Amino acid sequence: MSHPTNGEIERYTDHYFNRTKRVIGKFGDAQVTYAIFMRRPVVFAPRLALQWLEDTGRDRNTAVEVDKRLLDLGNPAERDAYLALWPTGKMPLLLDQGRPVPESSIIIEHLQQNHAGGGRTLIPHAAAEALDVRLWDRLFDLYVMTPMQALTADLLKPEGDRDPRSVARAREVLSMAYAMIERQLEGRTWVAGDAFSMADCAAAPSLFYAATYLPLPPQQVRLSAYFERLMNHPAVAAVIDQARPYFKFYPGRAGLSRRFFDPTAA
Ligand SMILES: N[C@@H](CCC(=O)N[C@@H](CS)C(=O)NCC(=O)O)C(=O)O
Repeated sequence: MSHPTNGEIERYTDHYFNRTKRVIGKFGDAQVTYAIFMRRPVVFAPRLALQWLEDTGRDRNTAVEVDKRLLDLGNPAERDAYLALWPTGKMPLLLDQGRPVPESSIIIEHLQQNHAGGGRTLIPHAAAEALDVRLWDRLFDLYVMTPMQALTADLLKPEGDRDPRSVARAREVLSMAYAMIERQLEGRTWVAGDAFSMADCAAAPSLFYAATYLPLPPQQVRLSAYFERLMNHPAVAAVIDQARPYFKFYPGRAGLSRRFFDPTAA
C-alpha cells in the first residue's frame, strides 16, 4: 500500500480533514480518545490511519502521541466506566465527539454517513442493493456470529455446567448457515453486490471463528474460496496481523489453523 509522503499531503486532504482543521481552529489542540476493537475490520481501520499518522509525524520531526488502550472488562473500575457509557457492556463502541455509537453495523453506517471520504462505500447508495447488504450483514450476525459465540460461551463454562444440547443446536445452525452462504455465493465474488461491503465485514470475523468449531465442508467449494478471498482482503489481513498475539487466549484456539498463529506456516 502506498501513502502520500510529507510534501504530498495537501493534495490528498478531503472534507473530513478540512473539518478537523476547523475543529482544531475553534477548540485548539486537544487530546482525543478512540475506542478500537478487532472484531470488525472496518472498526479496526483507524489503526492503519494511526500508523500512517505516526510515520508522517516522524518525517516531519513531530512526535504524534497516540495512547492506545486495551479495554479490560475484568477490571471492575474499567468495566463500570464502560457500562456507564454503554449499558450492554458489549464492544465495539465508537465515541464520536463524545457521543457513543454502539453496534458494529450501526457504527459502519455512522462512519459512512458522517466520515466516509470520496466514493468509498461499504453500503451501496442504491436502495435495493443496500437492502441486500443489510440483509447479509444480519444473516451473518444472527446465524454465524451468534451460534459461534454460543460455542465459545460453552467452552468458558466449568466442565459440569456445559450444555451438549445447546452445543448441538448451535452446530446445526452453523451448518444451515454454511449451506445458505454456499448457495448465495453462486456467481459472486463478494457476498452481496459486486464490491466488498458491510456484509463481508460481518462475514470475515464470524466465519473466521465459526470455522474453528465447525470446519468449512470441503464440498462447499464456493464457501471455502470465499473464506480465502476474505482472509486475503488487505483490511482483513491487517486485522488478523494485529490480533495474532491474542489468539493464544481464544477459547476455541485448538481449531484455529496454524497459519493464523504463524503466517510463515503452510
Ligand atoms: N451485536 C453486537 C455484538 C457485540 C458483541 O457480541 N461483542 C462481544 C465481542 S465480539 C463482547 O463485547 N463481548 C464481551 C462481553 O460480552 O462481555 C455488535 O455487532 O456490535
